Amino acid sequence: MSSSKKRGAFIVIEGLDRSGKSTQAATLVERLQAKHIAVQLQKFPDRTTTIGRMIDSYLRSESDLDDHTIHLLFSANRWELATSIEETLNAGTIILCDRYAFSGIAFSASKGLPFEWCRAPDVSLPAPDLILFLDITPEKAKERGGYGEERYEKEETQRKVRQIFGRMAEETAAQYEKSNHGRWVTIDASQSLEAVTADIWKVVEPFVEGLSGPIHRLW
Ligand code: T5A
Ligand code: NA
Repeated sequence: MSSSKKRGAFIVIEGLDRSGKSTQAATLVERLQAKHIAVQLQKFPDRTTTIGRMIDSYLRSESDLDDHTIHLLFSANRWELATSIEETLNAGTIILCDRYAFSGIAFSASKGLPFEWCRAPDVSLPAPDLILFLDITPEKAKERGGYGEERYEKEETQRKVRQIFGRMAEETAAQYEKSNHGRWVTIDASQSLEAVTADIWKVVEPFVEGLSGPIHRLW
C-alpha cells in the first residue's frame, strides 16, 4: 500500500471591513513559507477575472447592479476558481483564503435579501476546514484610518453585517460539529497586530501538517 498522501488544509479568513484580514493573511503566508510549508493565498473577490472586474466596478460605485445580480456574481467568482482550489489542496498545498462565501451571505443579507436565498448559490462549493473570523466592532474598525470610499464601508452596514456573521458563527459551528468536520474560530481582532497574529497561529498550527480526509462541501 502506498502511504496515504495528505491534502492541504483549506483555511478561510473572514471578518468585517478593516478587521485586518489582508494584513494577517500576508503575515501567515510569510510564516508558513519560512517553514517551507506550501501555501497559496487566494482573495475573494478576485478582481482580476472578467467577473471580478464587474464586481470591482460595482464596489467602486462605477456601475450599479441589482442586489440579486451582484450577489450571484460574487458567487460565480468563487465557482470559477473552485476547481483550481480543489486541485491545489489535493496537491498538498494549503489554501489561505481572504474572504469567502460567508462574506457573500453577510453583505447581501444585510441589504435585506433572504438569508436562505443568499446561501443557495454557494451550496456545494469546497468547504473550509478552518474559518478564522476576525471580530471587531464597526466603531473600532473605523478608527483604522477610517473607512474608504467603497460601497459597503459605512458603519450602519457594518453593524448589520456583524450581526449576520454572528448568526453564521453559531450555525456553522453547529453544522461542523454535527458533521465532525471543520472549525469556526472567532478571534478578537481589536487587539494589537502581534496579539492577533499569535492567536491565529495557535489555531492554525495543528492544520499545517495537512489533512487526510476528503474536501468537504458547503453547507
Ligand atoms: N463582499 C465580498 C461581498 O459583498 N460579497 C462577497 O461575496 C465578498 C467575497 C470588498 C467588499 O466586498 C464585499 C465585502 C467588502 O465590503 P475586500 O476587497 O476584501 O472586499 O475588501 P478590502 O477593502 O480589501 O479589505 P478590508 O476593508 O476588508 O480590510 P482588511 O483586509 O480586513 O484589513 P487590512 O488588513 O487591510 O487592514 C486595514 C487597516 O488596519 C490596519 C492595517 O494596517 C490597515 O491600515 N490594521 C490594524 N491596526 C491596528 N491594530 C491591528 N490589529 C490592525 N490590523 C490591521
Ligand atoms: Na482586505
